[in-house]
Amino acid sequence: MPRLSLLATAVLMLAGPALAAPGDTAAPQPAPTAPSDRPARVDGGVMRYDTNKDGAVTIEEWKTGQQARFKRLDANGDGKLTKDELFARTPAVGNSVLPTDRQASQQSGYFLLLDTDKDGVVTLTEFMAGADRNFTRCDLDKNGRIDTAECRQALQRKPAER
Ligand SMILES: [Ca+2]
Ligand SMILES: [Ca+2]
Ligand SMILES: [Ca+2]
Repeated sequence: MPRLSLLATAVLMLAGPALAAPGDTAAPQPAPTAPSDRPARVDGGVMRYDTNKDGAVTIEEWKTGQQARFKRLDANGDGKLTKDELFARTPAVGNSVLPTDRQASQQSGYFLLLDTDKDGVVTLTEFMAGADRNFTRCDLDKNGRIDTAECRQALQRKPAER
């Protein structure tokens, strides 16, 4: 089994460059103005939404960031996210790891959570509602600001496990 998937990976690696569509070379990469003094490892990446770098992410910063994220994820720009779009990783050639069953079911669960009207796509409204819920969940002290520590603490409490 492992040998087979290794082989498949090798084939993918070989096929990768040839599969790249012409005109695909200059994929627009909206490079966020990343200051270099940012800590390299931030759990959960919450702080990347702290655009004014005051050490906390406000709901406005969060929403702006999530909207930008939606646009990035919406690969075909139709204003809706399919499951594929939501979970698409940058197709790193030869490094594309298929999600495990567990990951896949987590992803499905997450998608269903966002797709509140169950029409199989996540609209910006649905996405932002989900983002709102996430912010609220993180904002333990309800001051409209979240940071890494607060989020980490919030995530440790699993509301479902009771
Ligand atoms: Ca801030
Ligand atoms: Ca889409
Ligand atoms: Ca929907």
